[in-house]
Amino acid sequence: MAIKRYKAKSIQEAIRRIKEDFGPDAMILSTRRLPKDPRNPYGKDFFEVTAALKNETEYIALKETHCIDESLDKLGHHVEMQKPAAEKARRALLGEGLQALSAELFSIREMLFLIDQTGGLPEFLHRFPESLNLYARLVKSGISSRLAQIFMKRALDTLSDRPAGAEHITKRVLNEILSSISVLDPFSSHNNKQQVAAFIGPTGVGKTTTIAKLAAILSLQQKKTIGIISVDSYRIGAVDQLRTYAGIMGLPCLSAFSRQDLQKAVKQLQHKEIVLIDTAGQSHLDKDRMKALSRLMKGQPAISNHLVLSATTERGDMKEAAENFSILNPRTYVFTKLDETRRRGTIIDQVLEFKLPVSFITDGQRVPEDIQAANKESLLRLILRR
Ligand SMILES: Nc1nc2c(ncn2[C@@H]2O[C@H](COP(=O)(O)OP(=O)(O)OP(=O)(O)O)[C@@H](O)[C@H]2O)c(=O)[nH]1
Ligand SMILES: [Mg+2]
Repeated sequence: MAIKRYKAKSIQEAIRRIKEDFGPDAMILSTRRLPKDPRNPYGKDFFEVTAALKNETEYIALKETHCIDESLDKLGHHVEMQKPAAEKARRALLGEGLQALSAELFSIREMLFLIDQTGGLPEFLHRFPESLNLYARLVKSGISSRLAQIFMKRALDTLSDRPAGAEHITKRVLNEILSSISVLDPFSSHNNKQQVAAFIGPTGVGKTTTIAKLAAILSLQQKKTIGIISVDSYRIGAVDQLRTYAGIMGLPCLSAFSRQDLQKAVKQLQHKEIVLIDTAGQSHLDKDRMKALSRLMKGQPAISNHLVLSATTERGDMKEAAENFSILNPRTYVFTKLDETRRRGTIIDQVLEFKLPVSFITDGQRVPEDIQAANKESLLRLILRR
């Protein structure tokens, strides 16, 4: 096997020797700081760099990636069991996909190699080089590098410095992430209390569509009695959009333009098990409209608010929007449009920001198919799958 370890006073020196031996085809597999000799107090740290020829790297990278995928498979085992045909097709495609996969892994390694050159790799990668692929996968999924490092460090800090193996590390890190997410289905309550849920959030994130999906599933599949209220007086045609959905499902749909209207509408639907309230999309930067919505909804203790956010929103904007909507004390997050981005990990940053549970996720425009009650394992699989 053309894999070699180089010991040198600096990473740069080791890399220079590697290039001399292997030429331009050399690839760095790992770097590690070796502690100085305790018998020599004036000694300096050494670095160990492991390198290989490209085809060897391909083999190892594929093995590690496979290990992450297998751990993800095990996480959502019960979900996979429901889709044997999809699973078979995926495995069949795996053969075809291997080449694309290895090319992608090369780029990840090269990216990390570059970061290493500029002194940017986190310390735990020196101790556990086998965690490099997993760390790259987390960052690539959209989880911020700050948070990815926290998860990795929490999982690795309890390990001794011996090689732990990529599979063991992957399991620990995935468990770390899982324990930081919570989920809650606001409509699963078994008591007879009526549930009144309002969906709030920025413009165009999918509030009305999500309500249509929920109304269909709750009424047609779960046989609950449903009423719908629209308090969207802002956009022309907004009430009609919801009325059309409600009409197709044969559900009552009322509109309300003031606090009194809303109270009256809720009262009118008091015999329904679940009432879904659609609100107008708000730019969180428009403080006046935020205050107006807050005035409309405040003092309605029976209503729980659910903050709808699109997974396509840039992390900083998502955080700012959630901060501004926090005046309405949302009880859960609903994340939409997971089908429109590969960087779905932003969700994890947002979940940890306010420590709110996730109630639903949506991944398409189809009503009612493209919605799922949030489940920790499938959410994580969805985020980390490429
Ligand atoms: N790809 C994708 N599109 C979605 C999803 N959910 C909603 N949409 C689409 O997003 C667009 C806006 O959806 P709406 O439900 O009208 O959004 P809204 O939040 O009610 O918008 P406003 O009331 O104007 O604030 C529509 O074209 C929907 O079909 C989703 O999960 N994935
Ligand atoms: Mg709407």
